[in-house]
Amino acid sequence: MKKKLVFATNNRNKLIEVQAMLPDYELLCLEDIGCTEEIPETADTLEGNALLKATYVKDRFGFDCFADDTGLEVTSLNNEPGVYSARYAGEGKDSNANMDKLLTNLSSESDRSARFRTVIALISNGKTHYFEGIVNGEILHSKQGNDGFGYDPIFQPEGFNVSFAEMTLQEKNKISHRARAVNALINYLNK
Ligand code: ITT
Repeated sequence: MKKKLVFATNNRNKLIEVQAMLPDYELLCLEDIGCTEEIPETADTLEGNALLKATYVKDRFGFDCFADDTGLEVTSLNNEPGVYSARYAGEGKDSNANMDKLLTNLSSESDRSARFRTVIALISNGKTHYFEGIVNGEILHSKQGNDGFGYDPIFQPEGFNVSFAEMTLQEKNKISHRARAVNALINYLNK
């Protein structure tokens, strides 16, 4: 029988993507284990939030579990919005408002370097492990492209002349922060 492992997400696409890379495990999402409540993400670091989500599942449902959290870290803004990326312009989690606020705050800065960082916390056999994925790049002066989500239209990854929102999902997934963190997790689990 395959070992069961929970991925603390309700995003089925994320689940399918990661499941395909982990044939020896049966991955379950939050809905699969009957976890319908919103898990609080109140920590002030990506590591802290990922651990909060994984611990919540382990404590209440008893499953080994992993969870992720992602932030956009802008060098000249002291790595903001970082862990507050989703709510940068307010509780509405409005991507356009978040991008507008970032562009305004960067308008007088010459250093536009930034990075997306994903942290995964895994609780397995009573131990916690962290995995990280980073993609470096810069913040464009205006929004470009219609694909992707979040800050994709204003983020241009290093070595490319297009924003994340101008790439196909397959192109983005080859180099993205999330893909890199997931690959690190998979290497560990497949060891
Ligand atoms: P879940 O916790 O339910 O998965 P979330 O919106 O909090 O959803 P993340 O922790 O993955 O999602 O990311 C936090 C925010 O960072 C997200 O709302 C986006 O604004 C931004 N973000 C994350 N990954 C991104 C990506 O690949 N491209 C652009 N923006 C991204």
